[in-house]
Amino acid sequence: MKSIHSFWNAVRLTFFFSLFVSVGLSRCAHQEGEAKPEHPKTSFQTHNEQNDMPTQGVGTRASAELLDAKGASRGKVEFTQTADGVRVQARLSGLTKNSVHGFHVHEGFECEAPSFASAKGHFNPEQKPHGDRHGADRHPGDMGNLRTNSRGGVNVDFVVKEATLNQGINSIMGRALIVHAKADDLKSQPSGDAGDRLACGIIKSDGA
Ligand SMILES: [Cu+2]
Ligand SMILES: [Zn+2]
Repeated sequence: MKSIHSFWNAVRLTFFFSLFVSVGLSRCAHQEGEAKPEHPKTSFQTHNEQNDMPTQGVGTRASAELLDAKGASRGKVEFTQTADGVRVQARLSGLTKNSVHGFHVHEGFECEAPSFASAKGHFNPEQKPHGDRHGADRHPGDMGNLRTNSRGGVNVDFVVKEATLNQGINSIMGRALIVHAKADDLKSQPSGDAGDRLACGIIKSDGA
């Protein structure tokens, strides 16, 4: 009887030992499995870099260099996404002294000199009438007029609502920015009767 008893004890021991080992092994396997999810994250970031996507959200930046019909630079306009809209900082030079020029984002993605007709009409994603920068009914890229100083320069800083540098129907990213030869009367349709297109620049992302 004693030997049979110890036999079954040995069987029990072997059973529990193998159970212990297999649990231990599966734990190791599980820990290896937990380390793996880093892979998809890494490849996702790489994917974003390859697509050259700008960082979305507040703080996103873009800029446009305005070139005239002869290809000469008339200055630079910087755009920064804020919680209230897009901050626009325009520093231009070489314009007529004490003059007024319509200033808009157009819907096209190209600036082909000398006419800049490739910039197409005003950016108007919601089929609204043309208007003032402060008006209720307006295009997201209606920025009113730029007024030059006694040296023919412009240095302004304002926020334009509705426009965005982020994705969405009101995104101005990649579109053509136009300075006109004449003043925008802020009411004529469809574009304020601002005359010829003096200079054009594509709004390009400065994001990493
Ligand atoms: Cu325009
Ligand atoms: Zn307009």
